[in-house]
Amino acid sequence: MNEESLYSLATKVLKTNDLGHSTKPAPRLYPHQWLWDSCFISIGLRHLDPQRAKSEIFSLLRGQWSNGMIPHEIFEEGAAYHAGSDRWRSDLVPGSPKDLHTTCMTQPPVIAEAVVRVGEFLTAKDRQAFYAQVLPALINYHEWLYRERDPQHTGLIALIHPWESGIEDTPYWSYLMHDVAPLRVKTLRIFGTEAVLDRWRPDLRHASREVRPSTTDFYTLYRLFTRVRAKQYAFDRVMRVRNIPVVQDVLFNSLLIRANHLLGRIAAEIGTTLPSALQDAMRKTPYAFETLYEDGHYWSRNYRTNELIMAPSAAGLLALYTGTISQDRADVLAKQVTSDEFWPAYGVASVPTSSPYFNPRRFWQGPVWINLNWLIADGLQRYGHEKIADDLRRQTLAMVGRGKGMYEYYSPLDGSPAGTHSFSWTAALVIDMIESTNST
Ligand code: 9WN
Repeated sequence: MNEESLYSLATKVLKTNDLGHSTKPAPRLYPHQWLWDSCFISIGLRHLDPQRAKSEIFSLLRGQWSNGMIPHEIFEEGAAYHAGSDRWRSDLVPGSPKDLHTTCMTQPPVIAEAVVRVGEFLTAKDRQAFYAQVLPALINYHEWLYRERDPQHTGLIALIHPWESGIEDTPYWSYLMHDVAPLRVKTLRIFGTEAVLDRWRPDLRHASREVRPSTTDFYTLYRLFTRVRAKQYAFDRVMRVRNIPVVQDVLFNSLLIRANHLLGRIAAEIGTTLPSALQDAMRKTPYAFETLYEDGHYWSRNYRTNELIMAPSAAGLLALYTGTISQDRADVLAKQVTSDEFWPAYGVASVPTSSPYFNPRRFWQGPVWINLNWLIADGLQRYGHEKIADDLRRQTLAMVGRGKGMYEYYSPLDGSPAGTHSFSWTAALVIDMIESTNST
């Protein structure tokens, strides 16, 4: 598929998934609004219609809780989804919005990046007005992250459910999930008969079993969710329950470091400063982040035991995106990006091929994801690895073009598409990558 057709297909997918005020990630499997999806979507939409890109962000802010949390999903009335609003019951939790149903936890903080990227496509006057409108909400969100998720002032944010990481089936989460699986899952696992649970999996109507999360992981995600809900999603109460993993997630904190930096930029452009307590908290994060480094890689940390979870995945490569790690360490990571393990035929594999968890077409366990490629390319470029960044973007576009649809993810071995089709962030970031490769 040539670039022009790819661009117009991507545009069509975004139109099809447009809900008016926001964009759903995919037509059927994901019918609501998701936090980091909408951020990536707005980065694509800015090329088509900057005002619509702005509204994608305003739409996210509708869901903000009075304590500052921006939830990971805002539910659309009546749309069927495997973990819908009736499971969450945000209406029973103090501080949730009155007129909307949302989830009660968050997702990676890409919103400051989205705001800045959309701002680049506005006139100076419009940009400043936009920044002034969204900055208080962004400050509240970052304050909530530090207040609620870093009560010990470690400098790193801890997550209470794999869904908050956005990459829930990545090996370090799967590793922790293994031990806390519900009893019936553990029993079925012993006999190798987990497949009997498949018929209760509504997601399998939209994508095949082989490419979706394993049944074991899936039911553990649900069970963990029930445990967190029983504690009203409150960090201090969750911490009292031993069988809920709590993780200082490397991807989340990488994105936070960059978001903090961009928050400062947004404030400076409109001639204001961030609250000093927030600045103090933010300053610590890049230093604390370095404690995640060992043996040439950045890892997530088990917050309960203080141990690094040394199960490799592309999440550790996101350290490149922070902009705060040293050039030496960035060079080490850039080498890993181009290694056969992370770039066997198509880069970047979400899990290296040498990992026992590697599965080229299974959800977050090996496939190439377009949002991770976008973030990694952005980081590589900041560290002077423009050539690798450019190769990665061009190869990503060629791979998506060959798949003839905007798929959720792709095999790093042969580039074949997997997951659901008409996936919005693939479409949006394809548009952005076409624009950026054409401007270099
Ligand atoms: C749960 C929407 C979301 C993405 C996540 C991805 C997947 C949801 C699910 O889909 O998660 O949040 O139903 O599996 O893991 O990154 O935001 O595209």
